[in-house]
Amino acid sequence: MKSFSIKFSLVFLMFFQLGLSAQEPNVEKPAIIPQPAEVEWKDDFFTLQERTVVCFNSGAEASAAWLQRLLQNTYTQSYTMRGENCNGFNLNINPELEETLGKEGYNLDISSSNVRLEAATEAGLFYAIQTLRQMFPSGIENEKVSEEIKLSQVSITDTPRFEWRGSMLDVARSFFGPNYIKKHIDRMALYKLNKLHLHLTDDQGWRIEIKQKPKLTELGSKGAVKGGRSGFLTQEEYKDIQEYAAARNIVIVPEIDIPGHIYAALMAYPELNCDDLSNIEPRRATPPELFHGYEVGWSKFCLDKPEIYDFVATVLGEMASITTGDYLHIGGDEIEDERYREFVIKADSIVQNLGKTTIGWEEVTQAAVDTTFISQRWNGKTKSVVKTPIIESICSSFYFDHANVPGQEMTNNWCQENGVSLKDTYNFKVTNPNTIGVEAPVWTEMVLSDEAADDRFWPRSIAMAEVGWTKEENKDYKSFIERLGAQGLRLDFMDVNYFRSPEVEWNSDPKKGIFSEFMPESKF
Ligand code: TNX
Repeated sequence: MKSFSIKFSLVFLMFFQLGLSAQEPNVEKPAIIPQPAEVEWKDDFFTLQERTVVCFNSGAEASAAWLQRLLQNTYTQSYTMRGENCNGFNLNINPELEETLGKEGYNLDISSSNVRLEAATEAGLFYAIQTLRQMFPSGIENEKVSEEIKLSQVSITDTPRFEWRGSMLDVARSFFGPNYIKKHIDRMALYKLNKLHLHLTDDQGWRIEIKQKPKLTELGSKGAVKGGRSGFLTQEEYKDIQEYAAARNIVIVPEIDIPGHIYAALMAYPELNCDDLSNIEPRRATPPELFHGYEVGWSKFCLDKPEIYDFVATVLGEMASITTGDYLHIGGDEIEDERYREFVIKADSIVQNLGKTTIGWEEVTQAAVDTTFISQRWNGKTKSVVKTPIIESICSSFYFDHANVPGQEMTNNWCQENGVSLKDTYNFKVTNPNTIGVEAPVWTEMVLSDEAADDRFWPRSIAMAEVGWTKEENKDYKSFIERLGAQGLRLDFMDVNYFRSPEVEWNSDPKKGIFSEFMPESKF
């Protein structure tokens, strides 16, 4: 009996090893980011055939189109058809799964002959496809892959930890137009980020068309920080970006920063100032001059004038009418005024009457705002008088205008002298039970080109994506760094000018990207 079992296990072992050595060189276990909730790898593979069927059930049409797009960059010819179970790719929406998978979760099962993706919603299927995408060779990101594709068999069940996984781009200090914003949306989608906050207005520039207040863009959009770009989004462009984002499960969150950070509006509509200009203190600029500096906290509406509320209602009204998402962000940062609290309460009620949820920087919680108000925490210093839902953007982990490594040129360091490292971002621990998620801003006083913006966002936004998606017990910095390194080539193919964090062993070849030359950064 004993010798039988030894022989048996020897034969089994040989067989097993043969199997492995025949397959191993082809495929490594894919590096998925963010780390899914449950993953069970199997030893065998699914081989992509020259012809493939993608079948989908009712409601999964858009997902089928996404999957087909992914397969287009392989050698396979794929056909989509309605159906539940075909050999090949199956996309299934099943609303009953919402109970276990929520709105954004999914199951992904790969067997020898089938790749099954299921979710309660299109958002969940979209994320199943993003996970699958990371299992394909990086080349599919911008070229046709002709070598045989084998996917590891696996069973994944995945749900996000937080509903809010955001990225913020300041288009006010230095303008970034539709092309860059859409590129950013594409990259966010790959890492399952779902909110894009656009900081649309500030002292240096007003970046969104408001039809009833045309001078905001005729005059107010002309400025920028020294060396930065000016410009604005028309409402058509804004809506187009919003639709592009929605197709990728991303909600645009527009911010109109009031009652401070408002000089661009004050120069366009001088009647929003006090008659003696006491609301501009110190006087960094005087209407009709533009402001090109970096200082903050010196401009505000004349809060004694009732007319400013007509202005606020008009602007927020138009923003609400072109915004499909649930949120309007009213800023509210870095200003002191006796009437600040009164202003915040009034602005909140204007937003609520427009049917939207109000968001503001943490200072707003000095006022007794409604408990539906969402507070965005950035320095943690505010003495709040209310408990509200919180978005965590604490600067020591999430301010990506800060240096990637100590001393990096053209970066801030006021929050943390050494900047914000990949590890600072990754190791952020959510402790407040009111937290609905995380968001990382890139302020652009010193970010003057697309390449520089890429360098600040990436790869730290990938670390933040894992903080937002992956449950604490499944997070591991060492594993993250390894998986991140393995994604270098994919980022190259996607033309991301990411910062090559020295702690990561990058599998990288910048020549794979479309622009292989790095633009030198301009200095101010
Ligand atoms: C603080 S944090 C700001 C921005 C600046 C940024 C620069 C916050 C709500 N406001 O106005 O651009 O610091 O790091």
